[in-house]
Amino acid sequence: MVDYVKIKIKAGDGGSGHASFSKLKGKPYGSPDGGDGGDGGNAFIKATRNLSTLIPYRYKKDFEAKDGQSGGKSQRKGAKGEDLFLEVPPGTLIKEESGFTIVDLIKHDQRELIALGGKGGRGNDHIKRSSIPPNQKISEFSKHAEGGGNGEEVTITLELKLLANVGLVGIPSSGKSTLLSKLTSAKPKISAHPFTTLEPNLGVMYHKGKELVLADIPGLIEGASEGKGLGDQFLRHIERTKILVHVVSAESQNLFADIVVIKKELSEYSKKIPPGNQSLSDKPEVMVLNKIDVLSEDELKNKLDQFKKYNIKVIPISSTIGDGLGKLMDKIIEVADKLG
Ligand SMILES: Nc1nc2c(ncn2[C@@H]2O[C@H](COP(=O)(O)OP(=O)(O)OP(=O)(O)O)[C@@H](O)[C@H]2O)c(=O)[nH]1
Ligand SMILES: [Mg+2]
Repeated sequence: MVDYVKIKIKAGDGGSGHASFSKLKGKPYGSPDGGDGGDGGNAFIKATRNLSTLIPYRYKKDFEAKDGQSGGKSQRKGAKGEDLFLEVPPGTLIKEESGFTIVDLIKHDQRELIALGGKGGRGNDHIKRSSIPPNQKISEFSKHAEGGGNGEEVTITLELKLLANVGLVGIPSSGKSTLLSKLTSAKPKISAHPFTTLEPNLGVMYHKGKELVLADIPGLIEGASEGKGLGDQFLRHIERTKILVHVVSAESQNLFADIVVIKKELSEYSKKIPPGNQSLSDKPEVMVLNKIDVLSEDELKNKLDQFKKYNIKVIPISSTIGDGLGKLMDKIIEVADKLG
């Protein structure tokens, strides 16, 4: 998934004004009648729900709005250059090269002017006689028309943050993608190897008349917030989720160490989030013990007792067999409802 691209956008230049004179019998010059140049096209970025990735910007990175056309004889005004509309998925942040956020395009059809087209140059018809320097002849001065202004040129980055309601987090191979595939119709890659998920997967969960978007991100390891493993780039995808589902594997030799790793990475990453945004650690979390099918009844009881001891509420599930998934969905909806 392309979730970060740098592109260059140039608005159209203004068309040149025209210098011409109406013909008057017996006179070298009639009155000036050159038309104005058209304004250059503006460049906008617009969110559309028809897109869900930034893939259209993977190869093409330079974009230009159309230039305005030159003015013509007999006061003919040049046509305005066509505006450019670049489309991005909702949830795209547009940033300046400095990192400053220009706008956050959240809603379908929301648009932002990114680069202003150059003004069309005035034709000699519009260059006022009063502005003629006293030592210049009218005929000489009027021969001139203005050139068009340059269109603005900007380099920006587009950064896509998924707009998911629920984020699945956990160490590699805990079964996040398997769980996503069971709760939604998403078909993420699943395998016993860690780091199977390389890019976030999205799916929609329908339950009790509700609809929630779930995001499964690559597994996190110690140091992920600093860029280890698949790095912190994916943590930003869950910045906007309302709820986290923390998936731990019953196969793990050290379950609680796994939990601590994830909690620590969420909290470390949160220090990088600008003030005013909710920290990942403060999001309501639903803890899930996955792969209970590999446990005997006694082992399961023993694990659940440990959760109790640490005062952690947990929902035991098996993504493979389907145990506990109904309860988990109920819980997710309950938490979502509470948040309103
Ligand atoms: N026995 C059992 N195996 C499971 C269960 N859920 C997932 N697995 C297996 O665990 C392995 C890892 O599953 P994934 O869903 O790819 O795990 P992940 O957390 O998405 O892994 P990464 O993308 O690498 O972070 C696969 O071999 C799955 O078949 C479960 O409930 N029971
Ligand atoms: Mg996965």
